[in-house]
Amino acid sequence: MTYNASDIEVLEGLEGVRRRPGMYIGGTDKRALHHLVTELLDNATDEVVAGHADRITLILERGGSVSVQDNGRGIPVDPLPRYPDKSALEVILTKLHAGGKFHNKAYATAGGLNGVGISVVNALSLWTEVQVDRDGFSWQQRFSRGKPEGGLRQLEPTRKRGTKVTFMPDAEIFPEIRFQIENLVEMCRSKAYLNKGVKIRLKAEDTDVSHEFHYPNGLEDFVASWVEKQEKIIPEFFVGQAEGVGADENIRLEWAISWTFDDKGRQLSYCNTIPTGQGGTHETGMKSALLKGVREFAEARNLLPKGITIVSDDVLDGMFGVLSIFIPSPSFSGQTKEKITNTGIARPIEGAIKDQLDHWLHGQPEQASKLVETIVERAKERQNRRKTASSIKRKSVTNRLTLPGKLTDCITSDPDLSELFIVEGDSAGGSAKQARDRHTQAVLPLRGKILNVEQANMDKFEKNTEVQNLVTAIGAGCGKQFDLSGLRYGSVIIMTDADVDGAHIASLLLTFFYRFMPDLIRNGHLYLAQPPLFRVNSGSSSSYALDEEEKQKIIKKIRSKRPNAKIDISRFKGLGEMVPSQLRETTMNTQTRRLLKVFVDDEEITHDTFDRLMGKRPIERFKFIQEKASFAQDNLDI
Ligand code: 1YM
Repeated sequence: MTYNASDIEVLEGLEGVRRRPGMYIGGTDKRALHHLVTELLDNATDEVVAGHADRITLILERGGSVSVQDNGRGIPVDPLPRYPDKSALEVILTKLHAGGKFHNKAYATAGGLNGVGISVVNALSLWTEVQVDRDGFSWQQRFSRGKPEGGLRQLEPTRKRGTKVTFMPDAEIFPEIRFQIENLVEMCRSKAYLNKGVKIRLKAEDTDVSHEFHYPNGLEDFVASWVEKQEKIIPEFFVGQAEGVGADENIRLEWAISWTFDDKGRQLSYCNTIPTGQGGTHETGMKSALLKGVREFAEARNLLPKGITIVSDDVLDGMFGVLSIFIPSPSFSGQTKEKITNTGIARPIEGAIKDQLDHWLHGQPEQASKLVETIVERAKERQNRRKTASSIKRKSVTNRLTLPGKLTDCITSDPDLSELFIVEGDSAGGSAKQARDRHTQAVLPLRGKILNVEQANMDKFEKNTEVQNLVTAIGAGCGKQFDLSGLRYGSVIIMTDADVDGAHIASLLLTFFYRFMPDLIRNGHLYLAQPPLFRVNSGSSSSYALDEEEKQKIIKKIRSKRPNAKIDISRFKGLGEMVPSQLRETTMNTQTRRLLKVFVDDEEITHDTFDRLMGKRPIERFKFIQEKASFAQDNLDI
């Protein structure tokens, strides 16, 4: 399409963006900060998808700035009739909604920003530099907090084409400016998978990190990388795409699925390349297509024994799949805008996938039978398990006394007021019992290290007493049966020693909660207690320090007031070493303690981290530790 500078539409200044960044990028936290990069990456990706570019380079620069470059047409630089003294580039960078008619984006991206992204990035940056190669020259313009610093400068002649945007986020807006390479890697990787053929390079100047992402087979490559080490039920992937689906919604979709013997599957979905971690109507459509297709095939081939019914979970357990849809006007909802709620799309998506699934299954009946038989097996196992579970439930109703003996419960039964402290060992349990507020704080001591749920099978897991105690005390069930309405404590607090053993126990517990009660985390009920490592005494005053850094700060403060003061430092080896009043004051008392709330920042990265660090493959663990070792130097406690 030829661009016509006179086509620019409604324009608005950027003051509003700086005043209310939340409206445009959903906040000013780490997630929002990374969103700035997404915006530029989206712009560059659009240029690739439109067929004008084939390469994107993202550089995390030494001083903390980020640059994104593509080899597309270059942002237009000629003046606009409506603003004769301004270039199109300046208008695009300094006005909101400068997308206009000529920026013919068929699909709204990034929560509906629709091409205004680049001006939002500019508004929220201390400085931005744009370099465009276009119309035979290099051009450059710099901006400061969204305002031009001088006009567009014409530099040397060039035959190249492309756009490079470099920006430094503004510390007035973002409380913490530190890009995480893992997040950027994940971002680039999924963009490359979702737009097959795109080549994306990522470099971090101050480390040796350098990646090149290029997936000619798109989603299929994505799923293949997950199941590489898994035992697959059949080697074939169910891969497909459909276009122009639906009556009034012009839907395009793509998917790739592989079924494995694993008992945990993994499904991701995207809408207009934005991750939809909370699912929505597009996922509903896909799941229902898979269930119906498998059920019909099982019936047609007589694979279903009497009394057995396949449900969605039987198909989804062990299933690794990605669904990517494109729709013109997505409605993102939910707290984190990760859910799609367009109502008209479930049916057409279901139809498109079901047609191709039927074709795929019947086209290779032997393989398909193998797959469906395994799914039927899962249904059988599940129905058997339910029988056992309901008999246990009946037993416990007659017993009435269902709470674990080790639990020291609190007086109140109001979950909004109550807290459960999970501690390691009976000795710490004893101190915690004495230090607690008996009205609102319950204590559950666990014996030694709990089972690593990443490595244990379901059977071993269900029989483990420590795990059972934990589940019963919390009261909301676990796994697929988890139900937040049963929660007995509004805050579940992991309280372990401030040493390596304590950290190990905490990570085992985190793994457990992440895998079996993720909603406890998502809804903000899980915390880590912060017991101090040191006590610093000087004269009659004593303070506590969480770590070495804090200890040094306290010492410095004392020295600045009294250079010759005698300072006495003691190190706590464990919670059990503290007297109850110390434990109360530093770690348990709601008025004086510090707590860390556990939350999942990026589901994808978290999943991978747990899988690598706690999973069954020692090699992966070793590689992970090697990769991260340089960050850990100061904290090793051997
Ligand atoms: C690193 C970020 O923004 N590249 C980019 C942006 C545009 C174009 C090319 C472009 C689009 C069109 C015509 C068109 C943009 N253009 C506009 C606007 N990389 C990056 N590359 N010519 C060039 O869509 O018709 C906004 S962004 F508004 F001019 F269309």
